Amino acid sequence: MGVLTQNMPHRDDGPTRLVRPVPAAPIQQSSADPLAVLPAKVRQFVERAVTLCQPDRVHVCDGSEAENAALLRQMQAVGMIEPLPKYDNCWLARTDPADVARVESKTFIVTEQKREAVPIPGKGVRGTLGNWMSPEDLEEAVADRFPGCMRGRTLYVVPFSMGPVGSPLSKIGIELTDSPYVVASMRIMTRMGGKVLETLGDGDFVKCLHSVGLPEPVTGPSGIRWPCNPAKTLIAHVPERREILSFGSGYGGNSLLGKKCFALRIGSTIARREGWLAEHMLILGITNPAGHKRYIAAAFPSACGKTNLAMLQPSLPGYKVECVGDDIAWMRFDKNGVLRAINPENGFFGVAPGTSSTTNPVAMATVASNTIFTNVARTADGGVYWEGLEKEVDTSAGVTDWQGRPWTPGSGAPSAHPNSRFCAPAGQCPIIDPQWESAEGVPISAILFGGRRPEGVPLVYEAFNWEHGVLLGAAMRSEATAAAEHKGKVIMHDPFAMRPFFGYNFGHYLSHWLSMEQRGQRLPKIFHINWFRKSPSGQFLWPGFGENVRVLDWVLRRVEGEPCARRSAVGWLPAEGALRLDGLPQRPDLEQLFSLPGDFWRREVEEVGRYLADQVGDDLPNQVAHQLDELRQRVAELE
Ligand code: GTP
Ligand code: SPV
Ligand code: MN
Repeated sequence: MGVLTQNMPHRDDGPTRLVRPVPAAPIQQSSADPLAVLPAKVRQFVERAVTLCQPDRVHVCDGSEAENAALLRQMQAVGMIEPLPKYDNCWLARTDPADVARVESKTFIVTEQKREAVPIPGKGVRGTLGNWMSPEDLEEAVADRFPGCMRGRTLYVVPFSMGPVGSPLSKIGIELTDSPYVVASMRIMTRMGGKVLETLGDGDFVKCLHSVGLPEPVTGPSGIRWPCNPAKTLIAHVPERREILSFGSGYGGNSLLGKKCFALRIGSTIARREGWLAEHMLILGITNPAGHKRYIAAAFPSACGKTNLAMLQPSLPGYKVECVGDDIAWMRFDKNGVLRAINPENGFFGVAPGTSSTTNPVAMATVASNTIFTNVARTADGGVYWEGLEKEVDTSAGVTDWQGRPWTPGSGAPSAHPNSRFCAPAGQCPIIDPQWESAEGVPISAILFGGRRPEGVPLVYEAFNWEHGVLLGAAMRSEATAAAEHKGKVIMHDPFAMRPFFGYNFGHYLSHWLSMEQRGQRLPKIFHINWFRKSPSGQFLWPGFGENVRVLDWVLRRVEGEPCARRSAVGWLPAEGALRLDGLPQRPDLEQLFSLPGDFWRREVEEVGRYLADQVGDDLPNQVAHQLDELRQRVAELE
């Protein structure tokens, strides 16, 4: 029985009458009964949440310009955001320093049986493929947190569509939140309000309940205007009832519930049942100099280059890249066995540091208007600043850091938080693909897996077949980044870039991926890439960014069936001279970029083997174990 779908004990005055129309409400709702516009099932959901959370007001969002402007003004008035007058309709939010990234340790999948949610780890091993909670424990956790949590606040009803409104591949959610920042961000990240309720009718939707976790008038632990409750933060998902309950954090993936919670965790469980894939992948279109266009999807862990690749400015003449999405792909085989992908999102929630006119001019153009920046630094003239903009932003008039303190270059501490982000409408991207809102999705020719691997892993290699490709995804590892609460540059396992986002047992997820081989007529080829290999002196061996088109060029030629590859122990590598290097100012050290050190690879295979045995155990499909055995035999020969 779900927390929000069970019969809540009704109070005497009835749930709707708790919704007092307050004259001072910052946003006026035209109807005396703000819930009158809601379909019956949505209304019931809202009423139960109102009974539980006891907000002072309820506001049903229509997604209009006027509504958004009023929300922004209201947040500005209380000091939650400030305008950035250097740009058009851009805003800066500073969060509580205790609420700056996703909190994986407090993120749970709730199922009757633990094994539905997570594999059973080996004896004495702590499972790291997600956290499970029982329905009973969830009831208790909710009872400990949500009752009365919205007192003094407004509960916003946010109807949203993941995917273009009305597309057969799209899904609808309703997020109830007490954070106006979440509302304004959801308006950018999803198709919000407008026709969503009409399209939903009496259909089913994903129920999302979010609270910053503190009634008014309390501010956050640090006293700034970012209410949150880190000690009680909980992000729970109930796949069976398609419910998400998020408490205590107002930041990113913890609170914009359409993104990781819905589109990946709940999404992956829906996808499994319906026979498709919900993945942490960018989608891009690439046209070669002959005018032939293909689409590629790529999974890299958080803060490892998806946004950058999705907006790549090719350095090779005649190539053109267009962006369909930068974070999430929903993909399914159509009736002809072609894998088709949609981007369920409507905006980019991108990493700010490192973004500049040299690395990603497209992103810089995208965020010049209608963008909410979070935890970046600010220049005296009302512009943004972060690490990576040293060469293009004049800081001489002064910079305020992400915590609102004066900052000077060379002070040691970063001006912007390493996980500071921009939230910008995808439609503003100057290279948005003409097909990005196509109802049937774009056909995917290649899938890339990759990560930050300073050592041992070549720039690019191709899987021998689908099953081997599934091993490449399962064996993904990457240096930890600031996108989550991990510390230091430790190399972590992040299978399919989904470790923080699986909605069900990773072993079953692998079986699901393997089963796709039967659905596809023209299966995409699978590759592994690594832009981050370093020389012994610690320099990146590959220039990256716009030059990554050289790798895509090779990938596309492989897709077309060109024999431009040589067999190696780990997969197909570019044949001698096949990787285009013409026009590069400096010839990269290909020997180091593509070397396969025997000791490294034997250690890698053992490490991956141990990980899969310890973490996935009996749920590991035989085919994956078999692929790993084959790899073990091949790398035994390496010098
Ligand atoms: P999430 O939004 O967290 O899922 O991350 P993402 O995968 O979209 O990450 P993003 O593209 O924002 O990349 C984050 C960091 O990777 C930035 O600091 C970039 O500068 C760096 N980066 C991206 N591409 C390259 C590259 O080709 N080479 C190098 N050296 N760094 C890169
Ligand atoms: C990620 O961490 O992969 C993100 C940012 O894309 S968040 O939405 O916060 O999860
Ligand atoms: Mn992401």
